[in-house]
Amino acid sequence: MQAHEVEVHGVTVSLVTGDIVDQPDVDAVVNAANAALLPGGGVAGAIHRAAGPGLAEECRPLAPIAPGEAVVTGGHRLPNPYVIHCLGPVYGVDRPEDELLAACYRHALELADRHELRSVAFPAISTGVFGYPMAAAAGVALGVVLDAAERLRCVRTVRFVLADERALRVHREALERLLQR
Ligand code: AR6
Repeated sequence: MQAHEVEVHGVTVSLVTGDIVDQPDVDAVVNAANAALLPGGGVAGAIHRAAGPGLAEECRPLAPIAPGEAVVTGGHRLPNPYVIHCLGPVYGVDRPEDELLAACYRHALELADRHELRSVAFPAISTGVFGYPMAAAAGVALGVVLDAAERLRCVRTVRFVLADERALRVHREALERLLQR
């Protein structure tokens, strides 16, 4: 496994390759959800499979959510106490994509902080089935985290869990660009 890490305003931002359902040391994992908050493919499928049917049951009264929104549930059979469900924009459909994607990350971090969580792991929201080009999405996602770091009271670790080496490289390059600003 390769990792990359920076600290900004006391918040450690790390990039790792791995599986979002295998992050036992974080308080919340973020789900790249669908509007109905149902099990689907990709991240949502993996999270619901690992959490068990109780997660979908808890989600039912919270659905539907709109692009850019985030809601929190328990983690059920996941090793994490919480799941934060975000609906990313479908690229080319939900516009403006960058603002909606930024809202996902901002809202997820606000929810985590409000629940006094210390650590959150994100997948690369919208970059799979929803078709958002990864480099652009990585710039938006990491930009929000770097901007929000100063305002976070409780969250001290933000981890991006990326599916493969290519995704890790793209995020590392985006992070380096943002840090050079
Ligand atoms: N761990 C980490 N990253 C993953 C994992 C995993 N287990 N599985 C996939 N990825 P996606 P979206 C990567 O499609 O684009 C679902 O069907 C993947 O390579 O999960 O927001 C929902 O029900 C990609 O880079 O989320 C929605 O309908 C990224 O995670 C829709 O897909 C996001 O891929 C949401 O689409």
